[in-house]
Amino acid sequence: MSFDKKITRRAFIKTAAGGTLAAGLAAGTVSCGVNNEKRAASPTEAAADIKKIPTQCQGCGANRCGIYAYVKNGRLWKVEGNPRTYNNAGTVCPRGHAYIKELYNPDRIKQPLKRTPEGKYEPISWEKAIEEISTKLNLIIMDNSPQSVFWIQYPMANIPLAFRFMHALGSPNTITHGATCFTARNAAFNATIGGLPDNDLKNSRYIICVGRNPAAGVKLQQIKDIAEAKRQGARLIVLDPRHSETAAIADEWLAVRPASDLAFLLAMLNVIIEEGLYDHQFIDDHTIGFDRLRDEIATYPPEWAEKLCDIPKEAIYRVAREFASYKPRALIHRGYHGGYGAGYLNSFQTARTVAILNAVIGNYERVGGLFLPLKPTLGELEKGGHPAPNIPEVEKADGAGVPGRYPAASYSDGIAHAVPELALAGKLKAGFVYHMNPVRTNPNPERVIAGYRKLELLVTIDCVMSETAALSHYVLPESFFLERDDHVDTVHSGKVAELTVVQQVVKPMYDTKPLLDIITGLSKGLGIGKYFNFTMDELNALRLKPFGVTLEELKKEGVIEVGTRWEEGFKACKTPSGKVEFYSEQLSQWGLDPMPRWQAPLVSPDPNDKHSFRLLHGKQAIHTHSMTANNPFLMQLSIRYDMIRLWINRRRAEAINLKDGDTVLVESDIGKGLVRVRLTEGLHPSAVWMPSGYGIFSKYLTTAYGKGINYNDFLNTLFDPAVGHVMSNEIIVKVAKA
Ligand SMILES: Nc1nc2c(c(=O)[nH]1)N[C@H]1C(S)=C(S)[C@@H](COP(=O)(O)OP(=O)(O)OC[C@H]3O[C@@H](n4cnc5c(=O)[nH]c(N)nc54)[C@H](O)[C@@H]3O)O[C@H]1N2
Ligand SMILES: Nc1nc2c(c(=O)[nH]1)N[C@H]1C(S)=C(S)[C@@H](COP(=O)(O)OP(=O)(O)OC[C@H]3O[C@@H](n4cnc5c(=O)[nH]c(N)nc54)[C@H](O)[C@@H]3O)O[C@H]1N2
Ligand SMILES: [Mo]
Repeated sequence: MSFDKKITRRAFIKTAAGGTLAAGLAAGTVSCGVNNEKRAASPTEAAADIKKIPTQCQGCGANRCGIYAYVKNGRLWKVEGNPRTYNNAGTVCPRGHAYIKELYNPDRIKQPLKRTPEGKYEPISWEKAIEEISTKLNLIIMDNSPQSVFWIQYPMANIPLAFRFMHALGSPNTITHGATCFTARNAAFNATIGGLPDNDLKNSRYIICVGRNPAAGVKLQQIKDIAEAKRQGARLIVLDPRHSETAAIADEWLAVRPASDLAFLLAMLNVIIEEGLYDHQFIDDHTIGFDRLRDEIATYPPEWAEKLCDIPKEAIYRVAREFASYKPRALIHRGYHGGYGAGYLNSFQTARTVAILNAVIGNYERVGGLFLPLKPTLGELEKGGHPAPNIPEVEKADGAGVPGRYPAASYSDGIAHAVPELALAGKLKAGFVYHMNPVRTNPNPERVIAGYRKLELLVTIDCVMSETAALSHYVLPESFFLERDDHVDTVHSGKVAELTVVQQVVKPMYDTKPLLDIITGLSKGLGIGKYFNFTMDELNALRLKPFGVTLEELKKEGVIEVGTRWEEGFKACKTPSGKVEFYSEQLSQWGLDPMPRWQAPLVSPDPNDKHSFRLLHGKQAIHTHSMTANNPFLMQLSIRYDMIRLWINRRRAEAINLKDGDTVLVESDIGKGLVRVRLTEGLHPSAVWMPSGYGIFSKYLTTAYGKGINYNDFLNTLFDPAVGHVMSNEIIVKVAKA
């Protein structure tokens, strides 16, 4: 299947944003709810005091784009992209425009809450809540150990506060959502080049996306760069079982069988090596293990792969040769979640092969290839005389980074969905959930609920009553991002390194606090107050010190570039050998395959059962994970464009008497649910695909409640043996007319 479409900018934006109305939102700026352009300004508005304050968008935790927030007559009016930021350069996505309205969402939590024995929530003062939580936590630590306590959160810029807090208590158990998202990819790039590279999409001539869909798994800079590369004549190849929003703008869509990209990629490597199309100099100078790789890869020709991945051998030969012919200005996107982030038993091997394919054409640290992003090193609290707690010398309860358990797992991300299991086993007794909603975003909700319920103390810090908050003993409301001064952040880095900051735009509307105030309060009651003897301004000033930038300057500009820019040229990398490792001694020592090797998926649909499918999922451009479905503007788009549907291959659907729009019963071995179908030619026949932003079941989220279902309802509690990730696409479901 190949498309040779000329793509206009207009058409591009339309697809990228996921719909016509969404395109309007992405292309320009919209004011909140009212069309100000078409209405004559009232005398009060004309005289209005308008403030334009730079800050950072938090409509998804991932990109944290630079924005200007406009405040008019004391109310938030609209946002615009900060044109100077590397990540978004003047643009804001639909979520960014709409999410600001959460400030005024009546579902917000307005004061701290405590759960009653009947399961209701009653207001409690901050002082009382902090006192009760500290007292309870002290007892739990005395009765058990500090290691029975955990902290789990979205990996935001303020995560060092959580580390400090847990380490001061004596617990190593700080965890992020990584195992549900990207840890297979990270582990593979770490093993191969000692870090996670970025993509120089803009200057590339040949771009392959393997299950990476930046047009809906939005990263604005990447979409802009792909559009620019295409204007310059670059070719874009998309491997995806689904005709994704990025496939829609590609030169070629390869509808790979889910879970079998590894076969395609191994065969590409086979062709490049057998035909001598690799970069001989780069391999000689900067890599180890090439001869062993050559022997290993000889067994994977395209003739072998085509039967597994459903892509004809001719296409594999052609893509491999084209990819190598553009070296070093060709790349396979480093990926994110969908293709091999945490999806399959073979995700780690798939990501390893992606990392190695980029290396054999010598594209690391080259224009148009992959490069290790610049990351500014922030100043440290210790330099300002603030003591640091020691890192506890005990293993993490989840086994992350522990040989014999999950050796390739990231120590700092941990394994999110191990928390409920450890709670059920009595190993974790108390925990804090910050800016994360594991009860909705982790697999197997029944099990997650049972685990979190078993905890003797659960405290959730959120702005709304998420599914997780609605299970907690205490719910502490954080001020909304537009209401608080927060951390200096280094997320905007790539070929340039930038500092950004979250700052207060409007005064807090309710009795809420920023995270540092909450932790500082708790630390006093827990006898670790000496580790939190600073304010956010003091912390930020120290972090900025090495750059000669003041907090005032940063708050004025919103973004400041620091250090020198990226330059071409591979030096050394942070693997044990200092070279790119085709063969990894470290992996071998851990008992894992030292070289990529074909590995079948964990489960496969039954080819003789007309109702059996693999369940896939993915992002829509207008929603973030579980956190935007309750936004009335975004949910309205979902409804208007009929986006809450399960995609199914038309031929397969007709074989079981389904028509477009029919309601089906979807059933796996752990869950079932009803959803309407969307019949399409744009999906591999072996799979069904579900948008991942729905299925909210917290009754406190009044807009989202009860709309749609979610893939986690069907996903068993699984742990990849090497990395411990969720294997989120190893789900077989039966689909039948309801
Ligand atoms: N709008 C929006 N944007 C976001 C986010 C968000 O929540 N909403 N979150 C951010 C975050 S945290 C993430 S992780 C990224 C996710 O960014 P991506 O990983 O790009 O997005 P996904 O939608 O998870 O998956 C992309 C594609 O993978 C395909 N896929 C599934 N299985 C396979 C397979 O076996 N092989 C191949 N080749 N493809 C497969 C799916 O069909 C889907 O089209 O998005 C980021 N940006
Ligand atoms: N249902 C579902 N599950 C998923 C995914 C999905 O798309 N849908 N995607 C997978 C992927 S790729 C990822 S990365 C993970 C993400 O998993 P999570 O990190 O759990 O994702 P979110 O749904 O974004 O949860 C963020 C929570 O933070 C809250 N929040 C928002 N702003 C603030 C704030 O300023 N302060 C505080 N304290 N809280 C705030 C939101 O209300 C929400 O409850 O989920 C994985 N699992
Ligand atoms: Mo993610």
